[in-house]
Amino acid sequence: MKKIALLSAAVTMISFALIFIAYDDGGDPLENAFENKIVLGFAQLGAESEWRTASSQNVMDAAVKYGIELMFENAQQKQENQIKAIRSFIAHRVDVIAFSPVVETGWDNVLIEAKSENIPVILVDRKIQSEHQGLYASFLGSDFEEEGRRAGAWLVKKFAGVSGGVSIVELRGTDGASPAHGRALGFRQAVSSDARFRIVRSMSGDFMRSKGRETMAQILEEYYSPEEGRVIDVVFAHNDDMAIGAMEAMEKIGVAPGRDVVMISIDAQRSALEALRQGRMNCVVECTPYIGERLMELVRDLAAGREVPEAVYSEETVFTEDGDPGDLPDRPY
Ligand code: GZL
Repeated sequence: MKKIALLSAAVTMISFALIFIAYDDGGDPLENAFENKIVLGFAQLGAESEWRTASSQNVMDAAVKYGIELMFENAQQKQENQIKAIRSFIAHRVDVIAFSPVVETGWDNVLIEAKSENIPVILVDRKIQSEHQGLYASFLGSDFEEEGRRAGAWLVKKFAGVSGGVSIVELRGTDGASPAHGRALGFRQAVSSDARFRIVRSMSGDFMRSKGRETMAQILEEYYSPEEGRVIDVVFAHNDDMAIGAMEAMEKIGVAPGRDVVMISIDAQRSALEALRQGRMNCVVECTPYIGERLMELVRDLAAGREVPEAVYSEETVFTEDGDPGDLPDRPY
């Protein structure tokens, strides 16, 4: 009898140990071991840039670290696919829904549906515009207008004391997307008080390297003519991938980005920081994709019924030609 009692005690101890091991994902084992896994539905907008793929990977890695079950859908840049994914998360009765809205408008109906099912929603990376209040619990991401202001402020400093007009080409992100809207607004706020600065062309490259190259080639063909006195002094690109594409288009016709044309971009992914080291880029405003862990903390709070902040903004910086190349971070994306 004694042996059986000892054996059953040992089995109980081992089974508890196995529960801890199964749930030991770096989070609070006690909290994980005794709760059902939280299920997060994430509708990613696409894979348009290296920034975006880094953002997706960061969300996936964070879900594993926090022991959160992740249903992940990639909408390939289509709003209707994101809406379909959110509806499937509602049908699956996930605990929390998160998504990066590809554009700012058109979300009311599906978010009202999520609200009526009491499923909290987190906006990740990008914002929405709506007449309705209370369609989402929190926004987690960057201050795009501030990013635009930082780009413009650096440009004003760069041309301090320089007389004559400054012709600027703007490569916009996806039209209707909050980062494109905010960066354009912030940049104009920073430069509009100085009459020297003129945006002579503004076209969308959809945050994509290929479209940045095509759009810049088109602008160079239509506008750029040193013989006739039409030059481009500055390119302000809403993201690095479009800036890199624009550099390729300029170099194809013998124009040196970073020297003949001042290059300003936003994201600070590896390709842009490398261009800064090479003197092909002059100013890179950081926009971090690394918000996965903060997202999982918000998800945990919402799943537990705790209050969350209405907005959580990332801490970001600016890298410029004036800095020490040795100080530039080594980016895995
Ligand atoms: C910004 C993000 C933008 C990046 C681009 O938070 O939404 O989308 O700046 C990406 O690289 O395509």
